[in-house]
Amino acid sequence: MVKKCAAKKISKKSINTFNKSILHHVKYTLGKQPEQSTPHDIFFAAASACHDQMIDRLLETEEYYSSKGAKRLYYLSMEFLIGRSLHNNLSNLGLYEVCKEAVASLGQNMDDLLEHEHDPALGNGGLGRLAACFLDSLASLDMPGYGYGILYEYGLFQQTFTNGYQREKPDHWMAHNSPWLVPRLDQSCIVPIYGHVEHGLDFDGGYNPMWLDWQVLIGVPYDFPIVGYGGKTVNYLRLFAAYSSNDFDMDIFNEGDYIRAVQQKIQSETVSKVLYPTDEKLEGKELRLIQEYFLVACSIRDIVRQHKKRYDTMDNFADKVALQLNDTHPALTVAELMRVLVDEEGYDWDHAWQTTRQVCAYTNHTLLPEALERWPVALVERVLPRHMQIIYEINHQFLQEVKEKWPGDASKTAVLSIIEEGAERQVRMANLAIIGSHSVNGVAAVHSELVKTSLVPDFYALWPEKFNNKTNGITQRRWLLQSNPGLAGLINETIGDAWITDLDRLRELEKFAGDPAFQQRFMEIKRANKERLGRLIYDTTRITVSPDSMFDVQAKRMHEYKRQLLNVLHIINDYQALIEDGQEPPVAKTYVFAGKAAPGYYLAKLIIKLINNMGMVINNDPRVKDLIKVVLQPDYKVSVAEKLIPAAELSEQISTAGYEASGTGNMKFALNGALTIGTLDGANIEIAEDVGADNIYIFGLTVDEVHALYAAGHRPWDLYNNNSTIHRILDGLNGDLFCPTEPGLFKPLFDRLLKGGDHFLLLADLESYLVAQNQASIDYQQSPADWACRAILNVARMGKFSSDRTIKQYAEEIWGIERH
Ligand code: 26Q
Repeated sequence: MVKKCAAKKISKKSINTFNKSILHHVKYTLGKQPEQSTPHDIFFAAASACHDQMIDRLLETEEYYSSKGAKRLYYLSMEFLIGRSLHNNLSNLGLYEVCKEAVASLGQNMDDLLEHEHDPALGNGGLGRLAACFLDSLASLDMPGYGYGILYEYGLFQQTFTNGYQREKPDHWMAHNSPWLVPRLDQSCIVPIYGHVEHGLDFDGGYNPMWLDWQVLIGVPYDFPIVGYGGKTVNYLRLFAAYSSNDFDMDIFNEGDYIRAVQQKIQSETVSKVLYPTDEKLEGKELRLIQEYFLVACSIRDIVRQHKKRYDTMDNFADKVALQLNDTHPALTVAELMRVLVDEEGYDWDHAWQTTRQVCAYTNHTLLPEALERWPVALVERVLPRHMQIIYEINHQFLQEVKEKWPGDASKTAVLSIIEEGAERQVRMANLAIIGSHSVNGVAAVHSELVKTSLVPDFYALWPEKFNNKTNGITQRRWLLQSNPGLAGLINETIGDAWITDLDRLRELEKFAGDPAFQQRFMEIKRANKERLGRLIYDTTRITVSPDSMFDVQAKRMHEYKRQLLNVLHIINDYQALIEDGQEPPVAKTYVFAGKAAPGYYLAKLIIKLINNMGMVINNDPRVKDLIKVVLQPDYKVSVAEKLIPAAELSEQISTAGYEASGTGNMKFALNGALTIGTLDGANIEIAEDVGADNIYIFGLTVDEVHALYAAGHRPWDLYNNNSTIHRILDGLNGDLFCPTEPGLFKPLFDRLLKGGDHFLLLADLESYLVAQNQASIDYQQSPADWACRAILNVARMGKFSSDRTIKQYAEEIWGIERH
């Protein structure tokens, strides 16, 4: 039985009203006559019209929460990778078709219009995008949850290629004046920094430290309204911009040092200037520490101010507020909240500590040792002298507890202490976050286990009840409804649209997986998505790809542990088999890569150059006869992902087992009907459980096998010497096959795999990867219908991976917030 969903009626009246609102904004927001307006103006006016409606609901939502005395969740994150908003906001408000008709009446095509919105990149990758999916789910579940972050003037750099090398260009997204941001100048706050602490006494003779001679930053909040599906709830993302304070700099002015005063002003304003472009690696720069503190200080002030305005007391703070720390980046929250409660609100230490711990919860996103944040004590002391004192006190009291649990065991205090001793003493941010929180969670089942057993086993022994798992999720509103309208439409026609707010309902598609008519339509939609991607690829790279070939996609940040190079080694093998052995691959394939490398990450950038060079060589080799195409799609970002993911047929999730905390791209691809080729890592394990072994290509070592191999000693030279396929592939990499004009260019990659010990075990997994790849190609070639059936089953079984499920678990098990 094919179900139809109730066609939403769009009245002429609503189109007219929207049209009028657009024209109103053209005139009164942009100051133009309609006939002077550019397509970008129409975009801006349409967004403003949409924004007006959101503001009404934002105010209503706030009143409603207040009337209910709702507990609120604040999600503190250095990154929110929200992507474009117009389509999303219109669709959640139920106004997409209305706006489409309204702009049509102004001679504009909706798809073209949407492209005029700058895609803000206020995040690096997974962690920032997760935060954005969570905001969509919180609002769609009618829960009082807010994002708190930084309004970077420059987002993640734009990526271009010159001669195949990555070039970074600044992303000055704020130059375009966002239609979404509401400045809240009246709620600006003052943030002290630097200075020193004097040990004073209060009137009763109690210890009263005074933080003196600080400089100040001003934090100005800008709100980005977040509308939930159905339009009932509008929450907000509050982003702080840093300004200098003219008032406080008067001292320097008065000293007559005008230039120094202006310099200081400029320095203050660099705090929110740019997003750090590194992920999974600590960048130990003073400016980054100040950014982290700026986020925390502005957020806590704002949250405390709001709370006191509502309740006139801090006594019930823990009943009404939950703070989630997105990784350790906002871990200073623990010290800042203690400072506010003790120094400003006059609570005794124990009471303040109890409140802090009840309120804070911490999410870990990585096990990579180089990503664990540590800051030199001397730096923290200089930038935040009062916080350093508080951290020492927290640590002192905590270590008493450790000594009671393990009397006389100095090794325990050494690993558990917030302070790492050594030549340069360091503050361990993860320890601070764990000690100051009531909950510590990982982001996929296997990762949460590894947090307990290998990252911080002694904390787990001390407080087993604190540790829990919250497997990541993605919002189906953006990652299916919006980005894949073809497939969303087919699903709606077939089983109705309840999946939009309840992804488990996709299960009802299972019974259509074997239906040839349904398969046919599914394949037509995939083909149309491949054609759409093909146009983007051509427009941005001038490479022509065929929608008849199989699209194999690896899109994510460039990292050694994510093993783009493993994918490359397989392509080299296919190419060599073709030109040296005359052996054609089972099916014509298009390999699409996308992802940025951190500007200072030499090997990741060399891999980018290698992929681009491979494209040049392979795509232009007549012997290949278009059986292999290699593309590196530039400037991967949310708006590119929205076109890339719906077109994929094979999704590459091939990290070394134990390194990818969860992955969320893996979920987006499967939801859009790609089959995964992947290792048993992160959320791949849970995806494999749900889609079933027949509907995924799993290869490679497991987490336990990886640990065993490290213990036994991995011997990459043996694989090179004893396996002729591996030998030939690596010689291809090391030789000049892909760098005829720059001989030896890729030798560092060869060296990393052999002389460097192949830390991420590419060679250990290579054979089983080649087998899995070959099997996928054969399956695809032999029976497109069967492939479609398995792809449909992937879509049908993605219910668990909705961020709605994730958020419900956080709300119930950690935050104690409710639906309203
Ligand atoms: C830290 C200090 C200084 C400068 C930068 C950083 C920094 C910035 C970003 C460190 C890490 C990040 C980002 C990490 C990240 O995106 N992790 C990913 O999080 C996803 C959501 O949970 C997971 O799915 C991925 O597996 C994980 O890699």
